[in-house]
Amino acid sequence: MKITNAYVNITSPGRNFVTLKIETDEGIYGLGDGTLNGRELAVASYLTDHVIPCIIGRDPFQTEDIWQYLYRAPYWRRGPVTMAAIAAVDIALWDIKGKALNTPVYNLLGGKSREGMLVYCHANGKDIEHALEDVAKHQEMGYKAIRVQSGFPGLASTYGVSKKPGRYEPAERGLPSEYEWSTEIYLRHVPELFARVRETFGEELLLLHDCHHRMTPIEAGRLGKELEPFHLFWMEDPTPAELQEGFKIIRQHTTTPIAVGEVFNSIWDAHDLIRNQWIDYLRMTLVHGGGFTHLKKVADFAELYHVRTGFHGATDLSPVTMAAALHFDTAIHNFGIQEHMPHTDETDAVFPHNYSFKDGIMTPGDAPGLGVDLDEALAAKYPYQRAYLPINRKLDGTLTDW
Ligand code: CS2
Ligand code: MG
Repeated sequence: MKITNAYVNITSPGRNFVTLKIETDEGIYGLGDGTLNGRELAVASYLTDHVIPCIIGRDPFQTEDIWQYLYRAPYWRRGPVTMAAIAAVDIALWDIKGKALNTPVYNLLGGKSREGMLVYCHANGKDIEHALEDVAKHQEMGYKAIRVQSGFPGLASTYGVSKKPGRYEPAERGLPSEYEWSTEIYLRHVPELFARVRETFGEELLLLHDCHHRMTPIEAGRLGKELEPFHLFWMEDPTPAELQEGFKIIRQHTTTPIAVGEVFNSIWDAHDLIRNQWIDYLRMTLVHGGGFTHLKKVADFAELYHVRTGFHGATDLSPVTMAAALHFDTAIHNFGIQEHMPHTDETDAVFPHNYSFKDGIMTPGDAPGLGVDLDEALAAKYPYQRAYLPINRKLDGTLTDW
C-alpha cells in the first residue's frame, strides 16, 4: 500500500480544528488531528509545506519508520507545533492500518484491557453555590467523576469558569482577552469549595480539581495538604512543569494524587516526573504527544513507575483525538481516567463518530480503524476564525501563567 495524497482540513464548527486526511492507492484513507489551540495555522503550514511532500509514496504501515523520519530528519526536534504535526500523521496512519486489517485500532495496541473507560467531566460555577448546582447536573447526566471549578469573591474571572452559563470553552474568537488572578484569594476559598461538595454529594463521587499551572510548588503543597480530608482523585497541573524537580516539593507535603502534562509533547517533558514517582497521572494525549507511536512507549515506561494515564480531553482535542484516545485507553494496562468535555452538536455533525458515553463510561465502538469521519462538505460551511486562549494577570498587573 502507498500514500498517494494528503491534505489539511481546517474547520470551525464553534471552535477551530485542524484535521489531516491521508489517502492511499487502495482507496483507504485515514484521519489525524493536529489541532493546537490558538496556534492552529502553524501546524497546518508545518504539515502542508514541510511534512506532506515527504510522506507521499511511503508505505502507511511503516508507522515506526515514518515517525522516526519526521522526528529525527528535520534536525529540530520536539515542541508543540512539530509534535502535533507528527501526531496528525501517526494517528491517520493507525486509522489506515485498522481499516486495512478490518479491525478497531485498540486491537493493534494490545486488544481490550477493559470494557469501557471511566471519564470525568468539568463542572463549574461563578461561585460555590453555582458550582454545586453544576455538579448536581453532571451527576444526573451519569458522570461518576467530576472536576469542580469555581469563581471566588474578589476575582472578576478565572480559569475553568464559563463567562456565560452553559458549556465551558476556553478559547475565544478575536484577540486574547485578559483574566485576573490572585493565588491568595484562590487558596483561601478552594478548601471551602471541596468541603461543600463533599457535604452535599457524599464520599462516593470521584472529585478532581484543575489548578491550571498557577501555583508555586510550596503553594501547591499547602493546597494538596488542605484538600486531603476531601479525598480528591487528583489535583491537576499544580505548577508549571518545565522544572520537573519542583514536583518533589509538592510530593513531600501531600498525599493528594497529582496529575500533569496536558501541555507536554514528548517523554522528555515527563522523564524525571515519572522515574522519581513525583506524579500519579500523566495527561499528555495523542495529538500533543506525537501520536500512538510515541505515547505507547511513554505509557509503557510510566507503567513501570506506577504512573497511570489521565488523558487531556478538552474541547480543543477534536473528535479524532477523542476516538484515538479511547482506543488507546482500551488497550493499555495502566489506564487511569479519561477527560471528557463534550463537543457541540455542530462539531459532532462535522465529525460523525462511533464512540459513545453511558453512565460515566465511554467506549470507542468496534468499527475498523478509529471509527471517526470528517464530513468535508459540512466542514466547509465553518471557515477558520482566529481565536486565542485568554491571558492572565495578577491583581497588580503582572503577567502570570494562564
Ligand atoms: C484544561 C483545558 O481541560 C483541561 O484540563 O486545562 O481546558 C485547557 O485550558 C485547554 O485545553 C487549553 O487549550
Ligand atoms: Mg487542565
